[in-house]
Amino acid sequence: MGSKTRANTLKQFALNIREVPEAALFSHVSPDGDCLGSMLALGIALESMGKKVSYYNTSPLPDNLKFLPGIERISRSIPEDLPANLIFIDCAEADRVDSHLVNNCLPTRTIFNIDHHISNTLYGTYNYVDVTAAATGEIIYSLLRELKISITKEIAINLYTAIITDTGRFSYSNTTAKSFKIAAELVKTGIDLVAINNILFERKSLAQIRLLHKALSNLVLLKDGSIAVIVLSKEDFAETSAEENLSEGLVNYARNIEDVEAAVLLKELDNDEIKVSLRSNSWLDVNKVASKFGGGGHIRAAGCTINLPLSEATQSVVLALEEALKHGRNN
Ligand SMILES: [Mn+2]
Repeated sequence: MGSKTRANTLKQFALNIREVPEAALFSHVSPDGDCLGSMLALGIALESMGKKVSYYNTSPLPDNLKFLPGIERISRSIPEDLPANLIFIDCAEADRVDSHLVNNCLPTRTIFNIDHHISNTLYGTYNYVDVTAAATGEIIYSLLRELKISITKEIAINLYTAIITDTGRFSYSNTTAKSFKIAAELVKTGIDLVAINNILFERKSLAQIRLLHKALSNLVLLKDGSIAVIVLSKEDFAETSAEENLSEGLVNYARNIEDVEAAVLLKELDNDEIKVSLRSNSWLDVNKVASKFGGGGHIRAAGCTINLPLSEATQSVVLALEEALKHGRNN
C-alpha cells in the first residue's frame, strides 16, 4: 500500500494550525490510548506555543489511561460557545465525537481532521489522513516536529502511549520502522517504560478479570473454527460490575485462537445499542465488513454500532463474516 496521505501536506497543515489562536480538541467516543494520548500531546504542544486550548471527550475515560499528563483537563460536556477552530483527532467520522456537535456547530467552524483510519470521510476543512501511520500519535509526532516543538516528557508519555496501544506493543501488522524510530525518540526523553507498560497492559482490576472470565465462557467457534465470537450482554456487565470500556482487548482472545481468521466481540450497551469490534488475522478485510453496518476502521481491526436486539445483531454480523470469508476463499 503506497502512501495515502490525503488532501493536505503535513507542512501546509502545520502552517494552518500555526495561525490558530485558540482551538477545541476532540477525540472519539469509547476513547483509547491513541486518541487520548494524541489529543493531549497536541494540546500541550499548542499551549506551549501560547494558544488557548480546550479538550473534549464525551465518554467516561478508562481508568488505565488516567495517568496521561493533562488528562484532568478533558471535559465530558461540550459547551455551546466553541471557538472558531476545532481539531478532530483519530476520528474517522465527525460523529464519532458527538452527533449534536456535528449537526449544530460544524458548518460554522473550521475543522482540522487528523487521523489514520482508512475509512476516514475527509469531513474537515483541512484533512491530514495518513493510513500508513500505525497510530495517530505518529502523525502528531511528525506534526510537532514540523511545528518545531521540543518533545517534553509530558508529550512523550502521551505519544508513546498512543503508539504502543495502537500497535499492541509493536506487534500488530500496522507496525513500521517509523513506529520504532518515533518511539526511540520518545524514549530518549527519559519516560518510565516499565511503569507505562504495567499500567497499560499488566495491571487489571478484579472486575476486568471477572469480565474476562465471562468473555471466555461465552466464546464460541463457528465455520470449522474460522470465526470466533464473544458476546457480552448487559447482564454480563452488571454481574461483573465491569464498565463497558473494560472489555478493551478482549476480542484478541478470540482472534488468538489457532485457525481463527475472523474474530468478533459484540457488547450490549445500556442504551440497547450493540457495539461490535472486528478483528482478522491474515487476509480478511474487516473494514469492509464493518462498513456494511455503517462502521469502519482498519483492514485488520474495525468496528461498528448496530441498533438491533443482541441476538439479531450477532446473527447479522456472523452472516456478514461468513459471506466475506466465503467470498475471499473463492477469489
Ligand atoms: Mn488510532
